[in-house]
Amino acid sequence: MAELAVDKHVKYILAVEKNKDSFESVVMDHLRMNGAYWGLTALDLLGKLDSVNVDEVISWILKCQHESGGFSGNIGHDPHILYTLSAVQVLALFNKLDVLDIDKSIVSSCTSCFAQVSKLDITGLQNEDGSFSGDMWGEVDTRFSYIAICCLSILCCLDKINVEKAVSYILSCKNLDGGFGCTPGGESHAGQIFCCVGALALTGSLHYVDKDLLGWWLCERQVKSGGLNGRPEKLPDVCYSWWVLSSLIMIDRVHWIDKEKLVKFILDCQDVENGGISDRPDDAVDVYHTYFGVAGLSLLNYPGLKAIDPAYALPVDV
Ligand code: GRG
Repeated sequence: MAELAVDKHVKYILAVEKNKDSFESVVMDHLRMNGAYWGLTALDLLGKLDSVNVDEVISWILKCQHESGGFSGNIGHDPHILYTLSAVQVLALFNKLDVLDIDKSIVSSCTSCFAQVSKLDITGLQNEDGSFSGDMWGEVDTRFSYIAICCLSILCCLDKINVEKAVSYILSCKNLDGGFGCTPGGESHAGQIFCCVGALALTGSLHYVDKDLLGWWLCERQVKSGGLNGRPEKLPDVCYSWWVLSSLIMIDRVHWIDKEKLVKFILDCQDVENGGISDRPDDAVDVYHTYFGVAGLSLLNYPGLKAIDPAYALPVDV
């Protein structure tokens, strides 16, 4: 079996960031905050976070913060809860969450260490039924429930939202097959399952999940090649090594898949010459799949990688 090409992947991630005119950088311009989270967390798992200039990253992140408190995907773009979580996660990676307190004029009533939480505008995005909108335009999705809960949990401010209603909304998105969708009645999808199970784990509500039923649906995602797909009859994709595996770990059913075959599938998706990991063997690599490939290997206890937390999607030591 091939080995993880650690040095090549580190080089690849750093090069994507440096080469701002590359196709990948240009098409990712509006979601650079997500890219920063994927690339930097991958570097940390690989033990190479010290290859980046922390001050540069933090100063750029702060330039992406808006008056509402939320963060945008890059300077000059609109704020969204998706990028707000990535910003908070990157600040957490560098142990710099305290910068959220600097030079802010509105002091919230939060008495914990991170007083600016209300400025992140997350609490204001909770709707009457407990769901969350992603931004001022109102789209609702269980991704946003997870993001709100994860962000507030990192900032020790879960008490700023109605957790009971948030949990009850997530449970209203549970399907007969044991999985979860974007909104009530939405098709079960591994990405949404991660969000719902993660949010339930972070709020101490996993007892609402039928673990055997959901575990069955999730382990059925493994196909012949060893890779995992996101729903029935779909192609395998390295990113589901994160969405499916983290969910299986949270519900304690990870022993229901063939871990060795999955490790081999992820390693087969590497570009061993130029670094990076793709969705499937021989496809073009990108930072998203590189991160979720490395994160999946970390969940599989691949030697030499830092351990990652399946609910927070951050290295355990963070
Ligand atoms: C901090 C890890 C972390 C996540 C933040 C944004 C988010 C919360 C979660 C996204 C969950 C999600 C919906 C993941 C799925 C992404 C994906 C590969 C979608 C592709 O969907 P299709 O329909 O692909 O194009 P399939 O594989 O179904 O054919």
